[in-house]
Amino acid sequence: MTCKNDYIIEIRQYLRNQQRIARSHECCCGGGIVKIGGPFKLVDHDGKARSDGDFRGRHLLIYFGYTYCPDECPTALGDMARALDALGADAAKVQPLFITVDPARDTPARLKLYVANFHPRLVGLTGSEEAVTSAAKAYRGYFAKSSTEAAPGKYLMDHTSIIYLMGPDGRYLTHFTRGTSAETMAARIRENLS
Ligand SMILES: [Cu+2]
Repeated sequence: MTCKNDYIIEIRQYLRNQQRIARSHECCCGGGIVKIGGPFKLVDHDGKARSDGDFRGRHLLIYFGYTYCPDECPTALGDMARALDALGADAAKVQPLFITVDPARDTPARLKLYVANFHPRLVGLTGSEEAVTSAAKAYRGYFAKSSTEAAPGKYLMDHTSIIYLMGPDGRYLTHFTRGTSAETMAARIRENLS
């Protein structure tokens, strides 16, 4: 009897939590409720000022990283590109963005060359240290310059490796972590396109 009641209470709590998440478009990672996403004011790989508002009406696939990254970023961006290819015509509804966390080295020109390696529609974004920090904070992203510098200007960045899917209204829908295959990513993106 007690067991059954406990179970029902648990289910009710679970459903309430799910409804709350659905209403707020927030993420429930780690048990707490955290708002993901927010405004940003950056510069694209052509040197043009771009804000989050410029991308309304399209789904966004966003990844924070840096062009000198030895493995994490190329892997994630490659997966993103393959997922877009797997979406076929539906990929047109999704704008992929790569936001640098290393604006000191990632100039628009450098980003332009870099993003072209992955996908023709991938847009690279950079900006001032403050603008980039503020964008990463909005997405609950963490990044920091690694303490060891091999030579002046030669350093690695530690950073969160998460691919965010945002809705056409700028709200968080879901995210993908390392190990999500391009096929799974494409399937989950497609579920969210409507
Ligand atoms: Cu990286």
